Amino acid sequence: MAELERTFVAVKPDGVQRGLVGEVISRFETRGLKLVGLKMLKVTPALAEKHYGEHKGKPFYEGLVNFITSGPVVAMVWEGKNAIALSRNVIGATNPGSAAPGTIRGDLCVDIGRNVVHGSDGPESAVREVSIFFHDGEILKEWGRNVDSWVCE
Ligand code: D4T
Repeated sequence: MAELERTFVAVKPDGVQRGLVGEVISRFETRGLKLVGLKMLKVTPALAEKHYGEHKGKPFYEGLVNFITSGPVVAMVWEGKNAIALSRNVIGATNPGSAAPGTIRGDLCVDIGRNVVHGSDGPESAVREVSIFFHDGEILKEWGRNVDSWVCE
Protein backbone atom coordinates (compact mmCIF):
# COMPACT_ATOMS: atom_id res chain seq x y z
CA MET A 1 0.00 0.00 0.00
CA ALA A 2 1.45 3.39 -0.99
CA GLU A 3 1.65 6.51 1.19
CA LEU A 4 1.71 4.59 4.48
CA GLU A 5 2.35 7.08 7.28
CA ARG A 6 2.72 6.94 11.03
CA THR A 7 1.53 9.67 13.33
CA PHE A 8 1.72 10.47 17.02
CA VAL A 9 -1.52 10.95 18.96
CA ALA A 10 -1.93 11.52 22.69
CA VAL A 11 -4.93 11.68 24.98
CA LYS A 12 -4.04 14.64 27.21
CA PRO A 13 -4.55 14.67 31.01
CA ASP A 14 -8.07 16.13 30.68
CA GLY A 15 -9.12 13.31 28.36
CA VAL A 16 -7.73 10.68 30.73
CA GLN A 17 -9.39 12.28 33.77
CA ARG A 18 -12.71 12.55 31.94
CA GLY A 19 -12.69 8.87 30.95
CA LEU A 20 -12.40 9.59 27.24
CA VAL A 21 -9.49 7.25 26.41
CA GLY A 22 -11.76 4.56 24.97
CA GLU A 23 -13.81 7.09 23.01
CA VAL A 24 -10.69 8.64 21.45
CA ILE A 25 -9.18 5.27 20.53
CA SER A 26 -12.49 4.18 19.08
CA ARG A 27 -12.63 7.18 16.74
CA PHE A 28 -9.25 6.33 15.21
CA GLU A 29 -10.05 2.61 15.01
CA THR A 30 -13.41 3.10 13.36
CA ARG A 31 -11.92 5.59 10.89
CA GLY A 32 -9.70 2.73 9.70
CA LEU A 33 -6.27 3.58 11.14
CA LYS A 34 -4.14 0.84 12.70
CA LEU A 35 -2.77 1.09 16.24
CA VAL A 36 0.95 0.21 16.28
CA GLY A 37 2.09 1.74 19.59
CA LEU A 38 0.39 2.48 22.92
CA LYS A 39 1.52 3.46 26.40
CA MET A 40 0.36 5.40 29.44
CA LEU A 41 2.83 7.75 31.09
CA LYS A 42 3.24 10.89 33.14
CA VAL A 43 4.92 13.60 31.05
CA THR A 44 7.90 15.13 32.85
CA PRO A 45 8.72 18.84 32.49
CA ALA A 46 11.76 17.88 30.36
CA LEU A 47 9.64 15.76 28.04
CA ALA A 48 7.03 18.55 27.83
CA GLU A 49 9.73 21.02 26.83
CA LYS A 50 10.95 18.66 24.11
CA HIS A 51 7.45 18.11 22.80
CA TYR A 52 6.20 21.71 22.97
CA GLY A 53 9.59 23.47 22.40
CA GLU A 54 8.22 25.34 19.37
CA HIS A 55 5.78 27.20 21.66
CA LYS A 56 8.42 28.34 24.17
CA GLY A 57 8.06 32.09 24.81
CA LYS A 58 4.37 32.21 23.81
CA PRO A 59 1.91 33.48 26.42
CA PHE A 60 0.20 30.10 26.80
CA TYR A 61 3.45 28.08 27.10
CA GLU A 62 3.71 27.89 30.90
CA GLY A 63 0.05 26.90 31.28
CA LEU A 64 0.47 24.33 28.52
CA VAL A 65 3.46 22.68 30.22
CA ASN A 66 1.71 22.75 33.62
CA PHE A 67 -1.34 21.15 32.04
CA ILE A 68 0.43 18.39 30.08
CA THR A 69 2.47 17.41 33.15
CA SER A 70 -0.54 17.50 35.50
CA GLY A 71 -1.62 13.85 35.10
CA PRO A 72 -1.18 10.73 33.00
CA VAL A 73 -1.46 10.83 29.23
CA VAL A 74 -2.04 7.97 26.80
CA ALA A 75 0.49 8.09 23.96
CA MET A 76 -0.18 6.29 20.69
CA VAL A 77 1.20 5.69 17.24
CA TRP A 78 -1.35 5.21 14.47
CA GLU A 79 -0.50 3.95 11.02
CA GLY A 80 -2.30 4.10 7.70
CA LYS A 81 -2.62 5.69 4.30
CA ASN A 82 -2.47 9.47 4.77
CA ALA A 83 -2.51 8.90 8.54
CA ILE A 84 -1.24 12.37 9.53
CA ALA A 85 -3.86 14.49 7.75
CA LEU A 86 -6.55 11.94 8.46
CA SER A 87 -5.82 12.07 12.19
CA ARG A 88 -5.94 15.86 12.22
CA ASN A 89 -9.38 15.60 10.62
CA VAL A 90 -10.51 13.08 13.22
CA ILE A 91 -9.26 15.45 15.96
CA GLY A 92 -10.60 18.76 14.59
CA ALA A 93 -9.42 22.37 14.92
CA THR A 94 -7.12 23.32 17.81
CA ASN A 95 -9.75 25.63 19.28
CA PRO A 96 -12.82 23.51 20.09
CA GLY A 97 -15.02 26.54 19.39
CA SER A 98 -14.05 26.26 15.72
CA ALA A 99 -13.90 22.46 15.57
CA ALA A 100 -16.49 20.84 13.30
CA PRO A 101 -19.17 18.57 14.77
CA GLY A 102 -18.14 14.96 14.27
CA THR A 103 -14.54 15.66 15.27
CA ILE A 104 -13.20 14.76 18.72
CA ARG A 105 -12.76 18.40 19.70
CA GLY A 106 -16.03 19.43 18.06
CA ASP A 107 -17.95 16.81 20.00
CA LEU A 108 -16.17 16.43 23.32
CA CYS A 109 -14.62 19.68 24.52
CA VAL A 110 -14.99 23.42 25.02
CA ASP A 111 -11.69 25.15 25.82
CA ILE A 112 -8.44 25.42 23.81
CA GLY A 113 -6.47 24.72 26.99
CA ARG A 114 -8.48 21.52 27.60
CA ASN A 115 -8.72 20.13 24.09
CA VAL A 116 -8.44 16.43 25.05
CA VAL A 117 -6.12 15.18 22.35
CA HIS A 118 -2.94 15.92 20.45
CA GLY A 119 -2.02 14.86 16.94
CA SER A 120 1.11 15.53 14.89
CA ASP A 121 0.60 18.34 12.37
CA GLY A 122 2.95 17.16 9.60
CA PRO A 123 5.46 14.50 8.49
CA GLU A 124 8.43 16.09 10.31
CA SER A 125 6.61 16.58 13.59
CA ALA A 126 5.20 13.04 13.35
CA VAL A 127 8.69 11.53 13.10
CA ARG A 128 9.99 13.83 15.85
CA GLU A 129 7.11 13.21 18.25
CA VAL A 130 7.00 9.43 17.75
CA SER A 131 10.72 9.31 18.56
CA ILE A 132 10.28 11.49 21.67
CA PHE A 133 7.66 9.19 23.18
CA PHE A 134 8.56 5.73 21.80
CA HIS A 135 11.69 3.64 21.41
CA ASP A 136 11.90 1.94 18.05
CA GLY A 137 11.29 -1.49 19.62
CA GLU A 138 8.00 -0.34 21.17
CA ILE A 139 6.32 0.10 17.79
CA LEU A 140 4.82 -2.97 16.14
CA LYS A 141 5.86 -2.63 12.55
CA GLU A 142 4.69 -5.79 10.94
CA TRP A 143 1.36 -6.82 12.39
CA GLY A 144 -1.01 -7.64 9.61
CA ARG A 145 -4.61 -6.62 10.10
CA ASN A 146 -7.08 -8.84 8.34
CA VAL A 147 -9.44 -6.02 7.38
CA ASP A 148 -6.74 -3.92 5.67
CA SER A 149 -7.91 -4.83 2.17
CA TRP A 150 -11.44 -3.74 3.14
CA VAL A 151 -10.19 -0.32 4.32
CA CYS A 152 -7.86 0.55 1.41
CA GLU A 153 -7.81 -0.74 -2.14
P1 D4T B 1 -1.75 19.99 19.90
O1 D4T B 1 -0.30 20.26 19.59
O2 D4T B 1 -2.04 19.93 21.33
O3 D4T B 1 -2.32 18.85 19.13
O4 D4T B 1 -2.52 21.15 19.34
P2 D4T B 1 -2.47 21.65 17.88
O5 D4T B 1 -1.33 21.08 17.08
O6 D4T B 1 -3.83 21.48 17.31
O7 D4T B 1 -2.18 23.16 18.18
P3 D4T B 1 -0.86 23.94 18.51
O8 D4T B 1 0.36 23.10 18.30
O9 D4T B 1 -0.97 25.25 17.81
O10 D4T B 1 -1.00 24.22 20.08
C1 D4T B 1 -0.45 23.35 21.03
C2 D4T B 1 -1.34 23.34 22.26
O11 D4T B 1 -1.33 24.58 22.92
C3 D4T B 1 -2.62 24.90 23.39
N1 D4T B 1 -2.89 26.28 23.05
C4 D4T B 1 -2.65 26.70 21.78
C5 D4T B 1 -3.37 27.11 24.02
O12 D4T B 1 -3.59 26.70 25.18
N2 D4T B 1 -3.61 28.42 23.69
C6 D4T B 1 -3.38 28.90 22.44
O13 D4T B 1 -3.62 30.11 22.16
C7 D4T B 1 -2.89 28.01 21.43
C8 D4T B 1 -2.63 28.48 20.01
C9 D4T B 1 -3.49 23.95 22.70
C10 D4T B 1 -2.76 23.11 21.99
